[in-house]
Amino acid sequence: MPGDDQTIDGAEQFLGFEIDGSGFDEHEGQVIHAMTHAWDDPDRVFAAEGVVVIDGAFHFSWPDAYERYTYQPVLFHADVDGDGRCDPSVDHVWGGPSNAWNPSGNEPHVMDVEHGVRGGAHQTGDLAQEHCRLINRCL
Ligand SMILES: [Ca+2]
Repeated sequence: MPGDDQTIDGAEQFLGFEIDGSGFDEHEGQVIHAMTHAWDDPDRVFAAEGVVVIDGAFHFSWPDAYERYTYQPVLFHADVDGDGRCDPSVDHVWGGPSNAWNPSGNEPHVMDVEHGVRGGAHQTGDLAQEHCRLINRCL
């Protein structure tokens, strides 16, 4: 589990993870589910949550959910049909690795996601199926 593991210089291994979504007007009022897991192990889930899109935006704020200096996967699911499950045939699925963040202090990693562009492009096919499988474990 994420925690407060520390190196000898006081730099924490796990940092806060802040995700800001914008431009999601076509998903207004829908629930966006997001989950993030260890870069090398999808079974080590650090955070999973659902929030409602308001004014085309959403925000996740997760303490101790980003492992320092890793390209940590973040998977998203817009629950278009509102059934509480991820199904790529009707819902929108996207995601990918974060940037690697290694601050000199312990500042949180801030990730911006814009609908349809960098970090927000829809996925299809086998990749979307796999993302939904991973997300549905957390719903
Ligand atoms: Ca659904």
